[in-house]
Amino acid sequence: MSLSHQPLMEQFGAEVSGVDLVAEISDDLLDELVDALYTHSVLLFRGQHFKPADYARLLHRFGQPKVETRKQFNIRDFPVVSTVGNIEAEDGTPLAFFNRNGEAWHTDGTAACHTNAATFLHAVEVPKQGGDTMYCSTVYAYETMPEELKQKLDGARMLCSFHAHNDKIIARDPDSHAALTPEERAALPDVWHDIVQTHPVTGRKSLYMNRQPIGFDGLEEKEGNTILQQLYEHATQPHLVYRHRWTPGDLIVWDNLSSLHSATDIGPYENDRRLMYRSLVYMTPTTHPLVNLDEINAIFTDSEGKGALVLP
Ligand SMILES: O=C(O)CCC(=O)C(=O)O
Ligand SMILES: [Fe+2]
Repeated sequence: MSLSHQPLMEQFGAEVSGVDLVAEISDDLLDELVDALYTHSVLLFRGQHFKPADYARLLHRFGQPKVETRKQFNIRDFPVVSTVGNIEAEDGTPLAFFNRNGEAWHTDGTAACHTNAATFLHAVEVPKQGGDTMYCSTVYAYETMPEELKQKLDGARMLCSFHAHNDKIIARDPDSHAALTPEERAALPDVWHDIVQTHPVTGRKSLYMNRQPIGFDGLEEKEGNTILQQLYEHATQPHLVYRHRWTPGDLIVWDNLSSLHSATDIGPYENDRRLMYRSLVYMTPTTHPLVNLDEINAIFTDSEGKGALVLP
């Protein structure tokens, strides 16, 4: 079988049609999907109406899913499926992780001890306006970078901290989610990553960037931060961006080693409902050793091993 797809952008992205990912998928189809993901970096599928069980099954086909650290938003019985959005229970308890300041270009998982992560984002409820997600290619960004900058970044590393990012979100919006316990914090140590990565499958070079590295190796701190800022601007020029307007049933899967993404302004839908299922899956091979993910996942799974969130 050969997948049918249409490009989303000239540089990257494909809309794949004619597949049902809610049903069990064959090994051949999985191989084609993984190949398409690495070729195009961002894949869009429409008309996939997942229950959490179907979603979890699909994730496990691709690799090892991560149990999200904001664990009150991990769905009961399927803790590898987390929620993003703004829906609330009747008493006002948030039923999805809502990052009110989530508008910044980023790569998911840079603060974890693994690379080669794919994110799965699925629209369950979509507001009448807004809630779009934007994407661009970090392979294209690398390829179109000045040669001397490529040389400067050769071997340069950044020290990424999950807490630098997460603590800031909590400080800005203390009700957004619970602060991590000391044990949970310790499970997420800071980690060094090369700023230029060579994809373990495609062999293509790309930019792997973090918004607030807490250190650099091979670059002075000021220079490193200035270069990263320039690279974000270079990668996210408006004509290089795909902006997705969601419809319920859409699934977008993206390769974090070769793309950046950003949420958009929440203003247009503050009084409306948005609910997405969101998961991160570590695929093999990886350019960084896959260590102790089982242990990390156990720490972020509730005491019964079941996930916390019950959706109405
Ligand atoms: O909510 C969105 O549009 C994107 C959120 C995001 O960054 C993610 O799911 O990783
Ligand atoms: Fe993200």
